[in-house]
Amino acid sequence: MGDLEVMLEKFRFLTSGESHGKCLTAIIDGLPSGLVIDTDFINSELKRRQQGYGRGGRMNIESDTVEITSGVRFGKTTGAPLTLVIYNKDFENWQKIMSAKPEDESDEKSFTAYRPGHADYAGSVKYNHKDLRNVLERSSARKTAIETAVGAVAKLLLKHYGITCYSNILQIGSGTSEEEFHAEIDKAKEAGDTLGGKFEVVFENLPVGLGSYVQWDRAIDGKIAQAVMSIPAVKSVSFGNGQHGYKIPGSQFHDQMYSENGKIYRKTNNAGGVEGGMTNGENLVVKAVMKPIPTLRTPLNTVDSSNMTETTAHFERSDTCAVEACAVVAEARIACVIANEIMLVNPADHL
Ligand code: EPS
Repeated sequence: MGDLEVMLEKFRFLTSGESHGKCLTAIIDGLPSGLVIDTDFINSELKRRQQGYGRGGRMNIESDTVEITSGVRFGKTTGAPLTLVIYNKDFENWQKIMSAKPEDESDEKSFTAYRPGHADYAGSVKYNHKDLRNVLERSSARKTAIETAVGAVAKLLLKHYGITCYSNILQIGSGTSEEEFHAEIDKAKEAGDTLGGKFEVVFENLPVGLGSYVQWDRAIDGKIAQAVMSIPAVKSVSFGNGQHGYKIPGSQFHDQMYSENGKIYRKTNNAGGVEGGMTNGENLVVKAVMKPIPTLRTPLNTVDSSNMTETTAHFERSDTCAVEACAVVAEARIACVIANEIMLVNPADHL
């Protein structure tokens, strides 16, 4: 085993940016040189994230497109850190409020009533903020736009190795078909309420043996679970039929193995493509549940941090349902984990 396999991160990235700040930025490190960067593909992924039934007013303002400011020359990576930028169109309306200059300080758009379900309470205690705007701006799911762009770059690397992915919405409220999803979302919107849902992400054509069983922090299912669980509003992540594993006997749960022409095959994929913390050559199937968006037009009971009196939560605008967007973000996050695993076992400096 080489040193690189012990290393946990080869393809790595950091992002920055606030929901109503000037821009969102990401720096990706560890990409090989010679990878063709298809900007149209990145932008089409950004568009997918913006779509979906039930999105709110912000998506009518933004038309997210990426600018590449380093690491790519003439359409190919150079091996240097790749920087991606998405400009927030809404910044135009927030320039003074989001200003870095001390002389621009004002109370405009500040708020002190915690929004239950959001990062407001714990974030304000942790970072000692009186104005909860300071918590909202970075905790907002707006940052998933730049994560989607990073994921699109990861997908381009995976495509080079023949790995592809897709996602499906499985349930929204009590709806299980597209028509029912729309009806459920319409109903929630009318009631000033919000809805969550369940989705799955599938990756195909993965090599056997990504991840490892030798240390807990090298298990690929653990890494993927972290990547998906940390998407804002995701509250549950499972693999294959894992969420039903408590009620299915072992004789029916485990994916028995058969052989044809010297090749192993299985008739089921309850493990979701992971055994012993490693990919097993079956499709990777990750399922997740997004909770309902916590910003409601019919606001929730809460406490105002300025005087500790009971009140109702702050509302500006919100999506009614963002499960379709969440599935696109989950694809991106998982693509980054798999790109990293590929780079660990196949540490190419150039393609
Ligand atoms: C989002 C942009 C945000 C929200 C949403 C996600 O824009 P704004 O706050 O200006 O309406 O629509 O974020 C949340 C509701 C949240 O709680 O994080 C986006 O680009 O996806």
